[in-house]
This record gives sequence, C-alpha cells and structure tokens, in this order.
Amino acid sequence: MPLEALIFDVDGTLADTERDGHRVAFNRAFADEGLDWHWDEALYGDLLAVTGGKERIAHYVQRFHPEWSPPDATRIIARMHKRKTAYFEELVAAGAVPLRPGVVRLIREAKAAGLRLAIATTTSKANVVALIEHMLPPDLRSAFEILGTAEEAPIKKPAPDVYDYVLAAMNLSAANALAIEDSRNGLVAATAAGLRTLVTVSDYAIGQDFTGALAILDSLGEPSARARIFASPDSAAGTAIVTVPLLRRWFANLH
Ligand code: XBP
Ligand code: MG
Repeated sequence: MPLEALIFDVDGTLADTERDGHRVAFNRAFADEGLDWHWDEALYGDLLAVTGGKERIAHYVQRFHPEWSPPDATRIIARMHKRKTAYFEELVAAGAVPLRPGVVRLIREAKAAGLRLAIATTTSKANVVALIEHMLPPDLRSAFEILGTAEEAPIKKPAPDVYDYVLAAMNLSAANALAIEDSRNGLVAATAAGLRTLVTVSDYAIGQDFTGALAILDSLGEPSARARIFASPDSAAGTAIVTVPLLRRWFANLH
C-alpha cells in the first residue's frame, strides 16, 4: 500500500500552541469573567489529559471548584471558551505560537511530491485557520485539502472520530495515510482509526506511552537541527530529517 497522504494534528504537532497560546488565552478568559482561576504551566500539563477546551474547563471545575455551580454553567463555559478562542487568535497573530521545526519544510516537500495533506485536530476551526493564515508561508496556505476540527468531530481524541471524518471526506483508506501526532491521546485516536502514526513528542507529552507508533522523534528535524529518533522501523536511535523519501521507506516497511 503506497503512502498517499499525511494527516497532521495541530496542537503540539504543527505548533507549540499550548503553554504560551491556549493556556494564556484560557487565563485571560477566566479573568474577563471575574474568576480568580489561574492555570499555571504545571497544572495545565495535568489538565491536557482532557482534550477540548470546553471539556477541559468543565473537568477543572469538577476537580478544583466543585462549589462553582451556577444554573447556567454550561452557557458560561461556552461564553468563556468563545472569548478564549478570540484571545488565542490574537496571540497567534502576535507571533506567540511558533511552528515546530521541520513543519514548513515537510509540508512543502510533501506537496511537491504529490502527497495529499489534511488536518485532524480536536481544536476549534478558528484556531487552525488563524495558524494557517498567520504562520504558514503564502504558498502553503491552501496545502490542506480537508480541515477536520472540533466542528466536524465533536467527540474528541482519543476517540477516532476526527480521523474517521477526514478519511471519509478524502475518500481515502487508512492503509494509505500516515498521521503525525505529538501526544498519546492523538496516537490512540489515529491508531483507532486504523492509521499508522509518526509521533513528534511535544514538551507537555514527554514521558507518555507511545507504544504502537511507527516512529517516535523529538521533531521533524531541519538540516540545521536534526531530529532525535527515539524509535523507528529501521533504527532505535540516531538522528534524522523527516523527508518524504524517509516517510515512504518507513511506511513501506509495514506492508
Ligand atoms: C488539542 C486540544 C485542544 C486545545 C484547545 O489536542 O486538546 O483542546 O488544547 O483547543 P490535540 P480548544 O492536539 O490532540 O488535537 O479550546 O479550541 O478546544
Ligand atoms: Mg496534539
């Protein structure tokens, strides 16, 4: 089965969005609501176990502020989350959310090689659009033929729904596509959809269990900063620049 498509996660994979993007945006939205809730970096790392912003807020309330139970809690959470999304877009526009090494290079190479490209994320569509518009170079802004986001798949990772949606929308078999993820929740989602997955571990995901991944690296690598390989089909260690030929070779090992 040849490799025909790459399906990218967004948060932690395309960009380091969490610590200086989503986390800061959540805190600003809480302050706007007159709440003294504050998610520091360590707490936010724990809260990331719950995917999806609204779900994360609800989980935090349950765990740390069970006394906060206004009759319209769901509506207030939705309002805070909407503000949070607007703050996130502002942070992206201000350059606070850097793309990860090798992302632009690999997208450009994959497009030139005729691979199909898509996004599969639990984050809101507005966040993905902001990242694409502000962070990708103009020639790559329409590189993704399908954006699978929270709007298309409200049941979030680790459920496979967003990957199922993307594969169906592309009329693509999971056997012909590779997912690129940064976290265990993402790996579990992609694997449950039948996809092989390359993991570029993000800071918050260090130490998670990536059993079952096709390869595990610390980034996609650049010529000036090669990626460290933690596991791959042809070597257990070393360094790499993740190129299309390398992905084709690793992918072909499996069939
Ligand atoms: C990312 C997420 C998202 C973001 C926040 O997970 O869990 O919820 O943290 O985005 P993944 P929203 O990378 O596995 O897709 O606030 O828009 O939900
Ligand atoms: Mg992710």
